[in-house]
Amino acid sequence: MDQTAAQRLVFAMLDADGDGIVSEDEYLARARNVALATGREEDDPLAVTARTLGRKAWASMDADGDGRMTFDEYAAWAGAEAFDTVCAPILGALFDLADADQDGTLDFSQFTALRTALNNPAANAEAAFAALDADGVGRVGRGDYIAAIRAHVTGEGSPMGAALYSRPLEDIPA
Ligand SMILES: [Ca+2]
Ligand SMILES: [Ca+2]
Ligand SMILES: [Ca+2]
Repeated sequence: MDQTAAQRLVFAMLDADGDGIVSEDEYLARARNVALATGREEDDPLAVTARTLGRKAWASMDADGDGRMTFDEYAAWAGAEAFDTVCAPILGALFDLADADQDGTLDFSQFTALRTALNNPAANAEAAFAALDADGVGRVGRGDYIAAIRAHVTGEGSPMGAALYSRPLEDIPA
């Protein structure tokens, strides 16, 4: 999968209502949805961290500041540097919300709760877990998880990313 195709799949996930634009509300709902799905209170410090990082990310992605992120804005922004400075901390903060015992790993149900709260179909989340948990211990690590998504969005290819973001081709706007 080339980088643009990979980015389109990520953008489609971010665009929860499928109107071709990611609104600020849509983007900020992600941290809220994960907090809800993982039973966190609004003032939980981990939830506050995820929201704060989400707001900063939004400000950097919506380059013209009109409150709407287009695919072109997203594609111009996305890349290794944006991933490392903006996406990785957010992915880590959202992972931490789901990591009830804070040991840096998620089990199958925690992982699928996290990813379905982030708008991935349950079957994709389950396949992504299997791809990450290659040795079958029943847990995925925070660092492995972030590295797999990085490989996907930078076009290096990632079995986990392909599983997580796959959707029928006819659903993807050209
Ligand atoms: Ca939208
Ligand atoms: Ca914009
Ligand atoms: Ca854990």
